[in-house]
Amino acid sequence: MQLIGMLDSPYVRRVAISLQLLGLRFEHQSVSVFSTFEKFRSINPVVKAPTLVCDDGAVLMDSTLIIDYAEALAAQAPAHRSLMPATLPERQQALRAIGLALAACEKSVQIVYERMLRPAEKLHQPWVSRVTSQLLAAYGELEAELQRKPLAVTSDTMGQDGVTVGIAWHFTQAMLPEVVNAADYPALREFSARAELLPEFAAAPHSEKVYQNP
Ligand SMILES: N[C@@H](CCC(=O)N[C@@H](CS)C(=O)NCC(=O)O)C(=O)O
Repeated sequence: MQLIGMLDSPYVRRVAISLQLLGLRFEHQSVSVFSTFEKFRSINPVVKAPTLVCDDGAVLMDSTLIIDYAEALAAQAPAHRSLMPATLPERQQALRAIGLALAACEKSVQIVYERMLRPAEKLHQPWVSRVTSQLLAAYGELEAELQRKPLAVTSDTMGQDGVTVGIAWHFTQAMLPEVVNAADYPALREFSARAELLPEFAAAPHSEKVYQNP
């Protein structure tokens, strides 16, 4: 299967890391939704990153749905693991962290697009302020969650909550460090520093690089 999209997208990175942790092999095409729009459109007319081209040619999009497919695919192998906990209380906790991290990703991307794509004179400050307050709220809640219960941070134990929190925080810090002051979020900062050292994170760095199967 082929993962399409650039690793400077937190959603593409989320999928690349999840596929590795699930033990699934994939090829990666670093195609941009902006600078190579037409090439992306020839693969997926909707031009959404990440896109997954499955082995039978089916084209999937949206990181959460691609990961859902990947989990089901991995479950077909005799020895497999899931990135989602089985028990209800743990599942609820993981879903809460994932939801907060995805909201942080979405709000970060909205601010980046506002800066990158909208002419400065058309920037609507009340909208940027609203999105910024939502972004800070998401990281405030996540920081409290991590202070209460640290996330697992080894290749064998990391769950989808750890993957999504890791990619979200790293993306925001790479793109908007002056908006989200890392010093105010010590648990997130410490978690991210350790997560980025894992081989699955290091093999899919926030960059224009192409992921190589080890
Ligand atoms: N909810 C989606 C969000 C994906 C998303 O917004 N991707 C961006 C790249 S970071 C994209 O495709 N942007 C181009 C566009 O929306 O036109 C997911 O989880 O995959």
